[in-house]
Parts: sequence; C-alpha cells; structure tokens
Amino acid sequence: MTSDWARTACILCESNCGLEVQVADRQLVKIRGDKDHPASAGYTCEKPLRLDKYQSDPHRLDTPLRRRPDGSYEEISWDTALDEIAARLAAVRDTYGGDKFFYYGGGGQGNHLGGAYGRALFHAVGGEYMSNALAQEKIGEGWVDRQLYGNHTSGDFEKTEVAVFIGKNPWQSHGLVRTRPVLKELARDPNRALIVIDPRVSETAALADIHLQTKPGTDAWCVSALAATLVQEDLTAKAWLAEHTVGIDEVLDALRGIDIADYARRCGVPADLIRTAARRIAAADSAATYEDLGIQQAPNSTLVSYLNKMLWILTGNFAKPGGMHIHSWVFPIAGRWHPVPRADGPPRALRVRRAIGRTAMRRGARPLRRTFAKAPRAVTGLIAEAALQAFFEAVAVPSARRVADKLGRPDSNGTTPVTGTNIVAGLVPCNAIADEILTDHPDRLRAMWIDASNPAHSLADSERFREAMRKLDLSVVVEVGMTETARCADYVLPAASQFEKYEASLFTLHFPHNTFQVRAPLMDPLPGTRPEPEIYADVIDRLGVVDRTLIADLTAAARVSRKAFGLAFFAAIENDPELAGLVPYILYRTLGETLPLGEKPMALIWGMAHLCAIAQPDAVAKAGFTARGFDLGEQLFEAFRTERSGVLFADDEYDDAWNYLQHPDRKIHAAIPVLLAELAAINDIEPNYTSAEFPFILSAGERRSFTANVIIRNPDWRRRDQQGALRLCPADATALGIATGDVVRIVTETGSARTAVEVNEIMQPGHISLPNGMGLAYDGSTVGVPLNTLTSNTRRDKFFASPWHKTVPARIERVES
Ligand SMILES: Nc1nc2c(c(=O)[nH]1)N[C@H]1C(S)=C(S)[C@@H](COP(=O)(O)OP(=O)(O)OC[C@H]3O[C@@H](n4cnc5c(=O)[nH]c(N)nc54)[C@H](O)[C@@H]3O)O[C@H]1N2
Ligand SMILES: Nc1nc2c(c(=O)[nH]1)N[C@H]1C(S)=C(S)[C@@H](COP(=O)(O)OP(=O)(O)OC[C@H]3O[C@@H](n4cnc5c(=O)[nH]c(N)nc54)[C@H](O)[C@@H]3O)O[C@H]1N2
Ligand code: SF4
Ligand SMILES: [Mo]
Repeated sequence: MTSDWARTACILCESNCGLEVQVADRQLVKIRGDKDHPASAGYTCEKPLRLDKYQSDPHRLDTPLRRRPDGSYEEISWDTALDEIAARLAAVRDTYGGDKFFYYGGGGQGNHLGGAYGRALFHAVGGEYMSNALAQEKIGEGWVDRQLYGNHTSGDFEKTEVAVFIGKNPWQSHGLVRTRPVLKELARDPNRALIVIDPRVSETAALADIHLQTKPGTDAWCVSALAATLVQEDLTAKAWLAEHTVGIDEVLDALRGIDIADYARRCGVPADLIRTAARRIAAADSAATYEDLGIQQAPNSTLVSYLNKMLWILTGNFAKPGGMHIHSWVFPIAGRWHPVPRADGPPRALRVRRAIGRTAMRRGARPLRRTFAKAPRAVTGLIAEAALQAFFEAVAVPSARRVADKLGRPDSNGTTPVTGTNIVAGLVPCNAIADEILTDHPDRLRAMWIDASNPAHSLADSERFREAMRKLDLSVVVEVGMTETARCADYVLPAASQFEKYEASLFTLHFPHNTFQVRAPLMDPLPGTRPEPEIYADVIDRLGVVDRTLIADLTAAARVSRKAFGLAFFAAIENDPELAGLVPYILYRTLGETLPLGEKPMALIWGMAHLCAIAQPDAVAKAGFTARGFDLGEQLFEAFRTERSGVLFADDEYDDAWNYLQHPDRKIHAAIPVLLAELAAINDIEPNYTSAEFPFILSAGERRSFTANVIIRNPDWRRRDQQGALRLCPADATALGIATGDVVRIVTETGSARTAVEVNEIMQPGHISLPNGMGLAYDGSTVGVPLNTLTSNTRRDKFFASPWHKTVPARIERVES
C-alpha cells in the first residue's frame, strides 16, 4: 500500500527544502518538492530524490549495543543500556564533577529536536563543556558578529544588486532559499553582479561577473585589498558610517596603509580586477556577502570573517533591501536570543507590575501548582486566565530569557580547562577536544555523549580523536548507523530515523521572511529504535534530578488548560531558576503527557513557540499572528503543530534589522582591536603553504553534486563519482604523467590514502581537491578517502582553532597498479 503524499523536508543541507513523499512498506518511494513550502516553494536540487538510501539503509541500527573488552559489540536491552549508562554518568559526576561530562553534536542538517532535548541531559549531569560541528567552521565568524553587532547576519540575495561569495560555492552547497534560481537570475540580469572569490572555477565562479581566482589560503590579502580599495578610492558610505557605527576611524586608518598592488600580488589576483570588484560593490544600491568553508577552514579565518563584514559595513549595506541583516530565530542555534527591547524601556506601570508579578510568581509557585493539582478545573481555569492576563508581560520575558540563555548558552565564553582554548558561545573548538582528554591533567574530560554526529570521521586527525574516545571512562553514541564514531563507543543507542519521529531544523536564518517547519513522523519507528526525546527523558528519569511532585503538579496544570500550564510553568522557573536547563525534559514529562497521542516531542516546540513570540512579537505579528501576550505563543504553536508544509513565523521590515542589533547604542562597533593588530601583522607575511616535500595544496572537503556530509552512508546513493575522485589541473596531471581514472597515493604530514584522479580545468596549478563526506565503511569496504586521516588538528586558526582543511600541504605519488 502506497500512502498519500505526505509533507516533510530534505535533511541533506541547511536549506531544508520542503518535500512531499509517498511511503510504501516503510520506504520513501516517491519524492518531489513541496510547492506549499513557505520558503522553497517546490524547489529542490538533485540530492533528495533518492533519500530512501538514508531511510531504508539495510545497516540501520536496531538494538542497543555494548562494547566488550575485545572491542566487539553485544546486543543488550534498552533497560540494561539505560540503567548502566545512567549509573556510569552519575559515577563520573560524583567522582570527578559534572563538568567532566562532554556533550558533542545534537543534530546534522535537518534534525535539531533531539539535540535540543539533549541539552536537558547536559544540565542534568551538570555539564559545562559541549560542542558540535559549528565549532570547526562558524565560531570565528560568530565571534566577529558578536563584537560588531551582537548576532548572526544573512544576506538578502533574492534582491541584492551585487552578491559576493567568499570561499562559498552555493551552486553545490546551497544555503540560500531556492539557491540555483537565485544564482541564475543574478548571473542573467545585466544590472546585477555576482562576485566570487575562489581558487577554483567552481560552478558558482563559472557564472560570476567577476571571479577573483586567488591562490589558496591567501584571502586575508585579497579581501583586505578589496576593503582598502573602498577606503583609498573614497568609496565608503561616509554619512551612514558616521550615523550608524562607532570606532570606524581605526578601521579606516588600518586600511588606508595597505599596499593594494602588493597584496594583489600575494593573493595572485590582478590588482585591477580587485579594484573593479570593489568599485562594483560600492556603486551598487545594495550588496550582500556570504562566506563559507573556503575561508573558514583556511588560514586567517577569523581575520577574513572580519574583513568580509567590512565590505558591506563600509558601503552601508545593512538593514535595507538587498543588504545584510540580523534575522529572527525560532530558537538561536548559534547566536543570541533577542527580545526586541522597547525604545524607551518599560513604562513605570509595567515595571511595578513586573516587580509584583515576579514576587507573586516566586512565592506562589508551589501553592499555585497545588491548586491546579487539587481544585476543580472550572475554578482553576479562571484563576489561570486572570493571573496570566495580569502578569504575563511582566513575568514571561525575564523567565523566558532565563530559559533561552541557559539552553542557548550565548554567554558561556571563557577557555577550556586543559588547553586554555577560547570557547565561543558555549562551544569548545573541535580541534581542542582530543587534547582535553589525552592528558593526565586532573580536569580532563572523562565522559562523552555524542548524538547525530560522526566526529571520529569529521574532525581533523581522526586517529587522535579515536584515541581520545578510548581513553574516556564512558562514551555513548546515539545514531542510526554504525558509524566510525559508534565503533569507538562504549554504548551505541539506536535512534529512530528522521522520518520516523517528530523533527525540526533550527536553521531559521532568513530575513525578512523567516520560516520554520515541524515534520511529523511518516511512519512508526523501526522496531528496536527510539526517538531521542524519549531516550533523553529515560536517562534523566534515572538520574533523579527533578522533584517528582513538580512533574505531577505541572502535569495536572496542563490537564486544566494550556493557560494554567503556562502560568505554573513560568512560575516554577521564576521560583527555581536552576530548572531552566532542564526545561526540555520538564516539558516532555508534563505538557507532553497531555498532548494528543504520539505528539509528546511537540512539548518542546510549545516552549520554542512561546520563547519566539515573547522575543519577537512584532515580527511574529507581521507574519499574520494577531493574538497578544500568552495567546500569541499559543497561536504560533498551533501553526507549528498543524501546518505540515512549514510556517512563515516572522516577517520584518528591512528597517527592523536595527532592532535586532544587540549593542544598547544600536550601533555597529566597527573596531576589533585584536583583529586590527592581526591585519597589521599580515603585512609582514608572504603566504606560502607548500614545500619540496609537499608541493601541492589539498582542499580536503569540496561540496559536490552528490555529497551530503556523512548523512547517507550507502555509496549507491551517488549516481556519479561514487569514489569521489581527486581533482587536479591538466598541467599538473601532465607533469605527473597521470590521467583521469588513474589511481594515486596522496600523502600529507598526517597520513596517506589511495584515490582515483579526475583531471579538470576548474583547478589551478598546485591546487588539488577531494570531496567531503566520503571514506565511510560500508558493506565491509571503505569507499573514497576518509579526509581526516589526512588532516591535522594543529594547523589551525590562532584565535578559535578552526582547522585549515582547505590548505593541507600534500604530495601525489604514482602507484603501480
Ligand atoms: N552538496 C553538498 N552540500 C552541502 C554539504 C555537503 O556535504 N554536500 N555540506 C553542507 C555544510 S555542513 C556546509 S558547512 C556547507 C559548505 O559549503 P561551501 O563552503 O560552499 O563548500 P566547499 O565546497 O567546502 O567550499 C567552498 C569553496 O571554497 C573554495 N576554496 C578552497 N580553498 C579556498 C581558499 O583558500 N579561499 C577561498 N576563497 N576559497 C577556497 C573551494 O574551491 C570551494 O569552491 O555546505 C553545505 N551543503
Ligand atoms: N576534512 C574535512 N572535514 C570536515 C569538513 C570538510 O570540509 N573537510 N566539513 C566539516 C563540516 S562543515 C561539517 S558540518 C562536519 C559534518 O560532520 P558531522 O558533524 O559528523 O555531521 P554529519 O555528517 O551531519 O553527521 C550526521 C550523523 O547523524 C546521523 N544521523 C542521521 N539521522 C539521525 C537521527 O535521526 N538521529 C541520530 N541520532 N543520528 C542521525 C548520521 O548517521 C550521521 O552519522 O564535517 C566537518 N568535517
Ligand atoms: S540538499 Fe539542500 S538544496 Fe538540495 S533539496 Fe536538500 S535542502 Fe534543498
Ligand atoms: Mo558544515
């Protein structure tokens, strides 16, 4: 029996295009774009059409596994697994402290709900340190954003006159809404321009009006020459800068001194072309930029992030059509939660009400819960209604902020205990993790929980990461497949697939229209597997960290009404702020019990809907949600719950981006002293990453048509290029005496691998490239190159330790076949 078309989304990249699928016999038999999706509107690329290779992988895990001393695995029951894991987590916490527990991952490109529940486990154990893949790509940029204006930005590429892609190949990697039509339109329109900075003639560079074909790893010189041109040719938006920025003079001074011709030489791009690009940006009514791995995983990444932002700041391209914007969030995955403050602070009446409300909430939390638990519903429903009316505005914002800050952790900065590496927004740089374990330091990490991520494969120097996992007292992996990381873990817990449970992606990164989609399960979990929210709740139950009467009382309140629950819930947080970190668990065990059958995991979505409405009421209202106060969050939740194609949850005017600016003076703080010092320092550097031993620069991780991180393990998913060939230019191939299809050995200071070769004109001499997402063990063999056996965790950014995957010194050896 084939089902009707059901709505879901693609899980292969952050665009999360809406899909319609038909299911038969647990398989995704037909897949097409969902025309009703509020962002993608029917668009998809070629990748999701064979998503069933993910869903129906014959090697899906379906029973908990425990590692034996000899390294093999035995099947155990869920109860045994959860009992043992909880006992061992408690032992680590009680012996060494909860801060020795490390949480890694929590989601891939389409599944962030499990990780959101995982935050409750992190807090239940008393964790301090966590990380995920963002901490080997986006943390430098995140830190720069934070200094300049306080939050994440994105470009309005649909409207922009000039689009600038720096180390980003969106034709393949996407990341925009409806990426390819948007790129084609930019390329076709003679009044608009596409500027690409990339050492390769990538698919996007091939469409570009101006391609700055840098030598790999030299963007610091290229982008500073671009910014310097703006200053030296007097192309900056002076009046705008005077009105909207502080500290800009220091930036202008630094850029004034740059020798553009010499920097052009160092990055290998004609100075005239750099000047032409800068003039085109300056002349445009609007410009937007997008940086990605080509610079974030290359030398000087943090500095280049800063310089990138200067391109649009110096030209005044913020908060206007086609420009750059800070956007709304459903819940911030890597930025700040931003309740938009009122222009002149709360009026006195509200302040007084807030004071009374908070005291009442704190004192009344317990009696209130008891009342809901015992008194007749008609009475308690009325109490809830009246109390919420009176106190919601005054109390919900501070309580919600507590929850958002505790779960989002934007202000956990500091450094790591062993290596003193900078932590950004609560994330430990990935390159530091192994070193926080492989040491005798008393504060070393002792236990690690990994969910929906494959760090033993995806982080630099895989062998070192595996060694670190072996040293831990406890490691647990929650997975759908027996990954390279799972093969190192003490326990492996089998998760239901992303089409067998409620899921959502928190990549709500767009402006002015921002959308969010909750996906309902298309089928029951594969027997033996469980959804993550259930796994986390079951472990936290065993840790016994939440008072059972609180759970019982809140559940009773939820049975009275949503309002009664809202009141009791916010009062409970106000009364005991420590509960904030456990909110996902509390919601699951209380509100979740009262939701329609099977919708338990929606409990956390209820929390997100309220936080979102409390933080950005005006944007939510502009998106068509007309209720006020508590009812606005309810209305949003109802939409998330029922609108299967997704919801336009926030709509802004361009000007509203100023309201999201985090600095109290609502200005861009342009000067970042350490990076201005760094800008001065690169003047003395002549970039060079090769040597006689390693004459090539390997870009280890190119996004191609059929790569999607390591989400799909089965190589049959890829119609072409199954092995993922090493690309190099014709001149290099001739010099080495190799041709397309030949097998070579690629050698780096860390390791070596065999790979087939593809001779391709898109590469420049000396630059070679391997695809991301290959080298997985499957059916007894490894298909393609596991990149991180070739990379090092010490070649990295000096500020935030981001790996230099794009500039790995390498050599190619011929192998006799
Ligand atoms: N098809 C596909 N799409 C994906 C993914 C996938 O695995 N497959 N993964 C997703 C994820 S997690 C991410 S983070 C994004 C990444 O998306 P991108 O960053 O766009 O992808 P990459 O191909 O890794 O790198 C982009 C470009 O950087 C260039 N580059 C290499 N070295 C340099 C350099 O020194 N300077 C400059 N300026 N450019 C350089 C490369 O030639 C390449 O064209 O893609 C997402 N989308
Ligand atoms: N050398 C090199 N290394 C790189 C890169 C590179 O370009 N070069 N790219 C880097 C980048 S940008 C990124 S983002 C990372 C990505 O690397 P990872 O963070 O490891 O992420 P994914 O590939 O997304 O891994 C997703 C995992 O989730 C599992 N999974 C799928 N569905 C579910 C589910 O429902 N529940 C659970 N629990 N698990 C599930 C999949 O089996 C898979 O193992 O790799 C990084 N590593
Ligand atoms: S891979 Fe990305 S762009 Fe392609 S359909 Fe999936 S979400 Fe959309
Ligand atoms: Mo990524």
